[in-house]
Amino acid sequence: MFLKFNFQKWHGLRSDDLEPSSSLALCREFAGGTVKRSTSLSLRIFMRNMRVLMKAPIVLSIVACYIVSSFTFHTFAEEKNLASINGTVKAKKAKYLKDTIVYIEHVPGTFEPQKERAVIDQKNMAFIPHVLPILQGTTVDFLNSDMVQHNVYSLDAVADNFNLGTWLKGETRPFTFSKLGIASIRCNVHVDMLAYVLVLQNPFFAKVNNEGKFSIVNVPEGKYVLKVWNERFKAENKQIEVKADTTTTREFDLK
Ligand SMILES: [Cu+2]
Repeated sequence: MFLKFNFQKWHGLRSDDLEPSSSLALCREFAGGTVKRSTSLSLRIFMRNMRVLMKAPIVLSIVACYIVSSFTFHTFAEEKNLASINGTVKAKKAKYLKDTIVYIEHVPGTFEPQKERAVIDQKNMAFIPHVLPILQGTTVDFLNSDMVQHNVYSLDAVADNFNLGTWLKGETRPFTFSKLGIASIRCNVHVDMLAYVLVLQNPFFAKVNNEGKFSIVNVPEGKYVLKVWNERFKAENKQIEVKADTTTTREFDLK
């Protein structure tokens, strides 16, 4: 009985796992005898241990799933706490909506510009894009992709009245916009070439689509002034209060 008890404990067997015939076989095995019944029992024990070992990856998978799902839920919950500002900008003609920017004038805090630089290309005798909204502190690479020489300059203090010079195809010259405001960019070789750089205090801005719709996402809670910039027309500023988990909607009329 003692032997049976320890054997059961060692292999985690229940008492019904050890039938009388098995006990006999076990005794024979310990006595140095080899019989078919003991082989059968050893196989069963081996299989049981293997089953336990095979369960380990399943348990690990369940733990991993739990960690991943809880992390996903946490991230989702965090995103859910941030609000959006949606809306539409209207103009007499749809073509006037092109390059219209909607932005929050000021959001408390400081915002680091992306390390990735913005680019204004000079291609087919035009600045591309025509309007570039950027976060204060962003560096813009001015690239010449035409076969002719282009120049880049600005008469605005926002751009430190810069003149980056005149250069050939394939060359790029950078400028870091550190002052808030709107800089008009020109080329002194081709007087029709014009671009605008909107240097903004925060990253909460959006360009409207062809229908004038815009969406600014992940906005922190607060009271703000929502503004619109358009090359030709103006629209009244909107006072907005952004609350968590909500979408604030505003419409603008360009006149
Ligand atoms: Cu030019």
